[in-house]
Amino acid sequence: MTTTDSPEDLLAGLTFPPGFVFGAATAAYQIEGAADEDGRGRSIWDTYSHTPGRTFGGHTGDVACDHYHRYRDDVALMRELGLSAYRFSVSWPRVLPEGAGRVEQRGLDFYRRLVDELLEAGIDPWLTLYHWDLPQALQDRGGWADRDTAARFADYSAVVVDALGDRVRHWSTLNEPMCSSLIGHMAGAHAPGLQDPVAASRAVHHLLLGHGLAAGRLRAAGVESFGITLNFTPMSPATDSPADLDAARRLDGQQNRMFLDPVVSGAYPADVVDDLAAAGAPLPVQDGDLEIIAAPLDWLGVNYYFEQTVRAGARPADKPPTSFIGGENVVELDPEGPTTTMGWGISPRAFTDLLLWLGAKAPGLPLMITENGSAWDDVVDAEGAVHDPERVDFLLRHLAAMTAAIERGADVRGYFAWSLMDNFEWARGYAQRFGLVHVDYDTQRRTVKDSGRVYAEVLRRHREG
Ligand code: IFM
Repeated sequence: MTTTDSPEDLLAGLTFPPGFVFGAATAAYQIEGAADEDGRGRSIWDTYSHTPGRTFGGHTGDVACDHYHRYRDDVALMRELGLSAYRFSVSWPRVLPEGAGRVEQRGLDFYRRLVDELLEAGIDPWLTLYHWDLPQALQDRGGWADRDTAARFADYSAVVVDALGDRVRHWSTLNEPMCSSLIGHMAGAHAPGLQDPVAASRAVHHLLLGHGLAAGRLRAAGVESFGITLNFTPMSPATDSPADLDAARRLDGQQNRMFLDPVVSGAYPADVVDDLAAAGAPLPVQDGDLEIIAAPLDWLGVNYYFEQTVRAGARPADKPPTSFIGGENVVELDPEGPTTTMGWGISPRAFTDLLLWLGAKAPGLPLMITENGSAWDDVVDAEGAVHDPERVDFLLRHLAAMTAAIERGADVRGYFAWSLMDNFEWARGYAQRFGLVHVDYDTQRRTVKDSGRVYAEVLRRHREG
């Protein structure tokens, strides 16, 4: 593979193990809309996005892709693309409007209809219980900084598995707890919008505790395919100086190892424990917690987008607040080379390295790529087509990087593109388009992009051997 390979060359070079799962992913608040329908309660993202100045252009998920009403058409699109699996999340406040106690049957019924539609189309549902939309009622009682929220999450998971366990085989607890804890409580750039290191470190631990407690409830209900999704950003030092090496160690610790190690090995990394304690924000671990958090997994969900180079030094005043506890003394360098519209660099090589590193950290644990994708300025042209050559290139090169890791021994079992369709990109609103399918937010018209067609071709070739 060279940097000048054409899409056809890249496509021709791709082969995947038999039974490899191919899907696309979305999340409830990013696509559903119908924010006030069928008894749905408010989530922290309703509050955050409705707070002036928080999101790009004041965008909210009130309508989003209107998937709540259009799910049948969206499943038909997935079928057209040839997906064998679909990863989606359940909105906690749709099911338990107050976060705990009263169950809203209409919310559960929506997910039952969606799952039935998927099964009817021959598409395997992969359900995530928490993709960042905590019920506001629980935030009002302390949110993830409060230990009780972990127990409430376990109760919620029991409600959902009771309703859908007969038809959904693949279950995941959390999506990217790094984001819901550190970005939400340290940088304040996601809901609930706090800038409080103590709350951030408490949220880290309580999210992971909630994962472990929910594992017990799901296993008790008979779930046999169970995982968690973590987002990994490989961190490299700008130089070999001790200060830069230490900066990379600290950010790698909080971004990657702080979430991976307790889940797969039952212990927080000692250096991270020390860093957080030194920053006055210790992890609030109680006896027995780590055994709960290390509940056995059937697979690890891996989200990968970009790598990061860092150096030691005071963070420039024009940079947004750091997501890392003590991160005020670390500078994240701008990527070299082209970037996506998110400003993220592009590094398929780091994807291969990450998968090999994970294989070594958690031997024997199958990996599922639960998200990978890129945002670009897509437009529907006069012929009604969306030409997105950068996304096509990104997609094919990352698939090739993944197969390179598989050839070198990484046990990767599936790949979910982020995202099925353009959607609400959190604080960046609708300005960032990640979809394989373009969404016109004025008309809700869906248009399959060139990348969607290329992905469908990858899947067709894989299916037909
Ligand atoms: O849109 C998000 C998704 O919700 C979580 N992972 C990263 C994506 C792109 O930023």
